[in-house]
Amino acid sequence: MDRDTPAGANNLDAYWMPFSANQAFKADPRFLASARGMHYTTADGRQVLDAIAGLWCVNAGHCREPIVAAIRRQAGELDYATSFQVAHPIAFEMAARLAALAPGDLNRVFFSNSGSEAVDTALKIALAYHRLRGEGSRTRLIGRERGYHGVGFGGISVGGIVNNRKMFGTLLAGVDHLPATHSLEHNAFSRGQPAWGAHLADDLERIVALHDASTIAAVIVEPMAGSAGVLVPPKGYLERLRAICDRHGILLIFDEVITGFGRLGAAFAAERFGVLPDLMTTAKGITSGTVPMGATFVRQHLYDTFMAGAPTGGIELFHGYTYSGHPLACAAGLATLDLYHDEGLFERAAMLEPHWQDAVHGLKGRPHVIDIRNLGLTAGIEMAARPGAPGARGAEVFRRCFDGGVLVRFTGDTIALSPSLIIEKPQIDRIVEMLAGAIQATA
Ligand code: PXG
Repeated sequence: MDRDTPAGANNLDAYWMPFSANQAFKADPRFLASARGMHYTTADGRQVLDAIAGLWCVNAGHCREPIVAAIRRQAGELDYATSFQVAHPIAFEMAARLAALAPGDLNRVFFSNSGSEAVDTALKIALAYHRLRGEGSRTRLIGRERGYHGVGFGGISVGGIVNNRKMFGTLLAGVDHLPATHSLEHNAFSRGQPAWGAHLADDLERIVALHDASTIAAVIVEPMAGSAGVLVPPKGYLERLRAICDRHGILLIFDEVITGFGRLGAAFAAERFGVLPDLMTTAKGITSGTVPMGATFVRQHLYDTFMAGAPTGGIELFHGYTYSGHPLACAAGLATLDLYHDEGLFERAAMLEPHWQDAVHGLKGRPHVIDIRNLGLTAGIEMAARPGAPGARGAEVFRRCFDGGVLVRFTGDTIALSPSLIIEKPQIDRIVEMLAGAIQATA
């Protein structure tokens, strides 16, 4: 047994780890044992600065006392109750709080347990909405290349990450993809939103011309693509998508699983960009990562259409999860929203953005760095692939940083950063210093 292996993990065989190189991990495991604030403690007692907020989710920082207390309290009071035909008050409280936080009239909220489920929920609502309005021919869904919408069949169908799709057959029928917005040629080293690329939204007109608007239900995009390596929308791009959707009666879905809850210095990306989608999917930061929860926000007229469309006394939407609106998730969510508000964390992210931007762009000129992108408290640092070994540089930089005490994320040869919104400036500087050294040392 490895000297770092903690009690309880002396047999690594049974656990099939998600999105991981299982064999490599099990040959050389890395264990995180506890966490507080901006740091993890490893099983062998080392402090690791968390530069990715868990996995883009622990926006309020780790093990925050008010959230921990709320979960404890709720677990002792009402552990579980179904939300099918009965209900518990805290789910209504959580939904009302979310509705008040959301932009425009995105004021109806459907709960699930993850981003993947929030996405499936949104796609299903979009399809059913058109059908209820007598436009049942609108069945086509439009995603985007390099988009990530979780791992359900709906999400991988509209998603555009090849490795997440190619093993799993034909997926949903009737899906088209817009082109990705990232361009090294035009936009490398842009600070914030790049200037070039709004016209890429016009590809939606091509798809409409090909299939006719009467066959298209919805377009789903991440306002800022996270998983693919922080791909920031070009100036004017989202506005143009919105206009084209309006012109053709197509619903626009923003997948805000990463961008929601302060990541971009506003409650939601929709607010930051001033573009209102028809549906919005969220998860992750909704409970600061503490208890699984997803939420799909819909504009009121969509909800009203469902209410008007059902027979009196009948179920309006045949969809839901055993754990929709789980009491523990709602308790965690309410405490999280309080913390975001009381500590002004969304404003804090906005306030830190200039320092963050300057710091990460300081990596320009390091060996193999071919692009640096940033928005809010996110950054993508892209390195050229090593010839014949794509992803190797990313993996090596990740490993060097981890061994040096900083947890980053890599996707291919891009390093992604997304720290908790409580981060301090010296911690930002430490992350960048660690990366500089790791990139320098990785030939
Ligand atoms: N939509 C978006 C935009 C996401 O980023 C999901 C949906 C799915 O959420 P769940 O809760 O089902 O995982 C996500 C998830 C990464 C990484 O390394 C990102 C995610 C998940 C795993 C890894 O960037 N985002």
